[in-house]
Amino acid sequence: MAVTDHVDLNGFMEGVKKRNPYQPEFVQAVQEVAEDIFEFMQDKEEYHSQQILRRIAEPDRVVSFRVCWEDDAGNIRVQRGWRVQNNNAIGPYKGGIRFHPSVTESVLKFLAFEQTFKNALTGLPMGGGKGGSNFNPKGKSVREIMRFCQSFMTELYRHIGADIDVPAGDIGVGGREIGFMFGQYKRITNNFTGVLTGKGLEWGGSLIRTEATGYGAVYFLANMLATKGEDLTGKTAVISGSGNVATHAAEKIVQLGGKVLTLSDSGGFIHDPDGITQDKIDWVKTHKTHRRGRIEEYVEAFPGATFHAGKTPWGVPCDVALPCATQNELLGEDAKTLVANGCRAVSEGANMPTDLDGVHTFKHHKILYAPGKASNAGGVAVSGLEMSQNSERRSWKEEELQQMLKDIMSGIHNSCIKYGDQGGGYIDYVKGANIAGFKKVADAMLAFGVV
Ligand code: NDP
Ligand code: 2IT
Repeated sequence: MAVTDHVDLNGFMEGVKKRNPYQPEFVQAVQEVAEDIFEFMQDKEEYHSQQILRRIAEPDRVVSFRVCWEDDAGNIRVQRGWRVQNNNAIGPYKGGIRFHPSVTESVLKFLAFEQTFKNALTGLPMGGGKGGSNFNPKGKSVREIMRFCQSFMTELYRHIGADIDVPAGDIGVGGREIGFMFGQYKRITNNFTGVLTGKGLEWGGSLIRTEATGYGAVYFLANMLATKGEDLTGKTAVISGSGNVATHAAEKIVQLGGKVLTLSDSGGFIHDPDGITQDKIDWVKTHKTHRRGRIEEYVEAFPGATFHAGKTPWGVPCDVALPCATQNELLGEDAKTLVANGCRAVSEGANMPTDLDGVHTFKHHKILYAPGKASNAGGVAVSGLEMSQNSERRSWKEEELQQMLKDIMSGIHNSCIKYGDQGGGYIDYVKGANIAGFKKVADAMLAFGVV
């Protein structure tokens, strides 16, 4: 037998833990994938002997750098920036940039690892990467954010390129920040190229990129419900977060006839038993996204609602749930509560929002449960379409893009069924997504030999 630490799942995970001390999020993401891949690899010696999973779980490179900037009071601030280039077997590295004080190397490594499988699932030629900084945009002036973005790009520019690595947005990074970073990239390199996605429509952006992650997560949810002959009409939905993904998921739920009961932020959640209608969603978008307000102020604008400080919304009874804020925001106990209250489907808009206990709980109860790498892939999929439009130097129509997004989400759903159908009407979407994503990347890596 070849020299390998792929002896069994436990041995493999011991190695991952040893090589990545103090990186719990990364270890958690690898564990969730490895649980399924070890079973899949049982009779596939080549994947073992070529150490494919071991290689995917070791980023191609992690670039770490200092980001200095000057605040409005003239103080020099020093932040840390990273770009994790996990795997480019099937295309240029691709994945968002996150600005949040909780960002660490572990968080970005888990995100880049997940992104590798997610991007493979879209069917588009994109590898996996992620970047970011522990910079906290909250309470900063626009000029401070601009100076930070410029300083961040002054280092990042040398590591990226339209055919090398194409960053986009994530938590704390929206259209405004992409604009500041694109402007700096263009200034330094004198090169107008599709090096970032999520760009403004006037300068190379794609229609529906902003909406794509939230809409896609709801399309995936609708696909799952359809396997049971159901749709979203009249269904109650509990959603966490109140940023880009959460507000667009809420919007699509409402469009498809559902009733949204909750939204949240890091301060707590609001519960609106009358339903969060389109005009209320528009209020949240303006209030949270553009003015950087707090979700608790919703109850002043809409007095029928209540605010629950420091709490997550999973105790509110619902038919469907969409965690759309951040990692590990839905724990094992929350999963049990959701199931006990009759929740039938969970579609993750965020990346790894459910901890391993929660994942195991959903699987145990065989509810319709979509992991983020499948259900939130709509955003990066439209980023991939933005790259294609940039290469073609033209813009596609909104209807074309809407249809492509729907088709891509259905395609991912079909891939999950292909590898996750357990018989008896139960589809293990986690397993399906992990195996389908892994197989595509693994087969490309086999073709390249040991590089
Ligand atoms: P935004 O910055 O637009 O919104 C983030 C939301 O999550 C805010 O409501 C924020 O609350 C809340 N949040 C962030 N961190 C925490 C935390 N530690 N605890 C509680 N709440 C928190 O980000 P997005 O909507 O873009 O991203 C949300 C999730 O979706 C992330 O997991 C991201 O990786 C994932 N995702 C995003 C994609 C995209 O296209 N944007 C694509 C695929 C996945 P507060 O305002 O209080 O910070
Ligand atoms: O997690 C994600 O998929 C994103 N933040 C979007 C990445 C992208 O390149 O559009």
